[in-house]
Amino acid sequence: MTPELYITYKGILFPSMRSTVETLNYVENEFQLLDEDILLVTYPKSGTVWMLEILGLIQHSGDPSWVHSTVVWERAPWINTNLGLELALKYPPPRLLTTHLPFQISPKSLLHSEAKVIYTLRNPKDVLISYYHFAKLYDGLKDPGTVEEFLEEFLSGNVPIGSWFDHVKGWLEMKDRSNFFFITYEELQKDLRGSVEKICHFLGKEINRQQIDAVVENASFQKMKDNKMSNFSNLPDAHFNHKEGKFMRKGICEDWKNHLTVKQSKHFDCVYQEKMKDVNVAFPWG
Ligand code: PPS
Repeated sequence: MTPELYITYKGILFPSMRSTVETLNYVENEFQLLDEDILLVTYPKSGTVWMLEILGLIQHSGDPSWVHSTVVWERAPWINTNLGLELALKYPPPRLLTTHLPFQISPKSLLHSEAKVIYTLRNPKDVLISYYHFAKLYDGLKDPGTVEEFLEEFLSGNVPIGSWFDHVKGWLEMKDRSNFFFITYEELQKDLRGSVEKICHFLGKEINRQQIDAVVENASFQKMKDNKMSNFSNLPDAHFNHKEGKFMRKGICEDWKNHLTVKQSKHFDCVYQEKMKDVNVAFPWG
């Protein structure tokens, strides 16, 4: 019998190859975020690895040695995975940590900690398309079927990490806290330098102009595509089908226009408007 590809924790799906219920329960209830930690939170395919490259470069004042020598999942453990939790528990503070966890099952210790939280979000139509392509290549995810089929699963939240809408609404509840900062993938695309400056300000990190230049240069799509420590080419073929595609796929905004029909896009808009009607935040995708 083939093992189930997903487990469910409090109603949310997770790839069973990477996470167990015990890990998720520990992370929610026992894991201690420390005041010095930086926690990057994202819904999958929203610019996680891009932001981690930016943060790693900022921490090292633009020097790319660390991001070029240490693989991204060791630089910033994904605490919702078994391996990530193990690493996070070993690392001394200040730690750079990552999670895709929805707010309601994120570490309870967050509420009493000064850890700095950076939430990065992206146009959900682009998330959908990026997720769709990734699911075709990554062994932890179910074959997504057609775009039409995956669209329905995505809109109903029947995908690992659950509903994009709930994720965004949940995390944005933190938006008025001084240790919470959010930024969009689209803003990074439009003004990477200005975004880096804002992130430095939030982190209280002072770096000079040349160092900011180095962060911007080394966090470009092309540089990251060539960085074996960030482009996932280190993942064994058994886990990622490198022959069929790349993790660093296109790295653009509005690729959804090349994949969704007018009808699918309108359907998406209807669901979006209904689910997001109470959210008073202006997003670049309108
Ligand atoms: S994951 O698997 O959830 O961690 O994926 P995540 O890192 O969140 O998202 C992957 C998408 O981010 C794009 N990406 C970038 N875009 C622009 N510039 C840079 N530097 C960059 N780095 C990563 C990556 O290409 C994926 O998007 P798509 O649309 O699939 O290309």
